[in-house]
Amino acid sequence: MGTDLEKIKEEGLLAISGAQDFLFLEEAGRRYLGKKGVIADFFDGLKDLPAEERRAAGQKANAVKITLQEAYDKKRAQFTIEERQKIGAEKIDVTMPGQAVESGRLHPLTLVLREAENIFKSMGFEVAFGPEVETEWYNFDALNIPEWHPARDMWDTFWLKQGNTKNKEKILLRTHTSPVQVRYMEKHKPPIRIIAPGKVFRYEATDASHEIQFHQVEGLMVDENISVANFKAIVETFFQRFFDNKNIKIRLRPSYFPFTEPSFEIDVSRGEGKWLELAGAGMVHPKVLTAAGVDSSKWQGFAFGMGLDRLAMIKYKINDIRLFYQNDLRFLNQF
Ligand code: YSA
Repeated sequence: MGTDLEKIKEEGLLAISGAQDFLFLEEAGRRYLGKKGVIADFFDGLKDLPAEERRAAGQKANAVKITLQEAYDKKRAQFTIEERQKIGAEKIDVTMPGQAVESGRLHPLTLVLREAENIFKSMGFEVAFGPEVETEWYNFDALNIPEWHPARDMWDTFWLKQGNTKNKEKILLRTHTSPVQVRYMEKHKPPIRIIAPGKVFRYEATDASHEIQFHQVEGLMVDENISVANFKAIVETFFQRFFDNKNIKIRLRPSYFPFTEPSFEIDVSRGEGKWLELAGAGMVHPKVLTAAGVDSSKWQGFAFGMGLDRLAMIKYKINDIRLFYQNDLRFLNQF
C-alpha cells in the first residue's frame, strides 16, 4: 500500500509539473485529484484493509493528496488568464452587469470651506494659516488674555506636555483661530485682509451643536478708518452670498472678548424663530495690535471667528454636528 502511494505521488507530480499547457494540467488534475481520480480510488480501497492498517494508510494518502494539490495550484497560477480563457476554462460573460465603482466626493465641511473662501477672496481677502499646536502666548497672552484673566475659562483647553519649545513655553491645541491674527500681523504690514480657516480644539462636553474638535474661519481686516459699519457690510454680504436665501436672518448681539472692543456675537436663523450662534467678532483691541507690532494710533481693524461646522449645519439643515465626524457613508453620500 505504502509503495503504491509513493508511486502515485511521483507520477502525479511528474504529470502536473510536465503539463505543457492548461489543457494537460486540467487533465492531470482530474486524473489524480478528481472525484473519480487515483487518490479518490485509493481512499475507496481503504475499507478493504485490516482495521489496524487503515488509519496509517489514510494519513499517508492525505499527505500525498495535499502535496499534489499544492503542486497543481502552483502550476495553475503560472498559466495566464488568457490561456485559460482560450480553452474555455474561464468564460467571461460580457453581457453581465459590471461592478459599480463608487466615486469619491468632498466632505460637506470641505465644500462649505471652499465656498466661504471663494466669497471672501472675491472681496479681496487672502487665505492664511497657522499651527494647530500653539503656544500659550499666541493663543492667549498676545490676545490680551493673561494667565490670571477669567476669560481663559471661555476656552476649555487641551494643554500639551512641554516639548522642545524655545524658553520652555507652555503649548496647547489651539482653542480658536484667533492666534493666526497675531502671527500674520507680526509678519505683514497693514493694510491687511485675511481669512484663516482651520481646526480648533476644546476640552468640553459634546452635544448636537458642540464638538471637541471643530473648524473656525478667522477673518481680519486692518486699515486706516475701519469702523463697525465696514464690518457689518462685509459680514452681511458674506452671509447673503453664502446662503443665497432671502429668509436667512442675521443678528448682532453685544458680547465680550478681551481681544475686541466693542465685541459682538453673530447669530443666524432660517426664520423658524431658532437662532444659532455662528461667530464671535469685534473691533480689534489696540493692545492686540500693539502686541503684534502694529501702530494702533494709525491702524484699526475688525476681526471675527466663525464656526464652520455650524455654517454647514445651517446650509444643509443638519441638526447634529457630530454627524460630520462619524464617517457614516449614508450621511456623507448625500452631498
Ligand atoms: C472673536 C473676536 C475676534 O476679534 C475674532 C474672533 C472671535 C471669536 C473667538 N476667537 C471665539 O473663538 N469665539 S467663540 O468661542 O464664541 O467661538 C466662535 C464660534 O465657534 C462660535 O460662534 C461657534 O459658531 C463656534 N463654536 C464654538 N464652540 C464650538 C463651536 N462650534 C462647534 N463646537 C463647539 N464646541
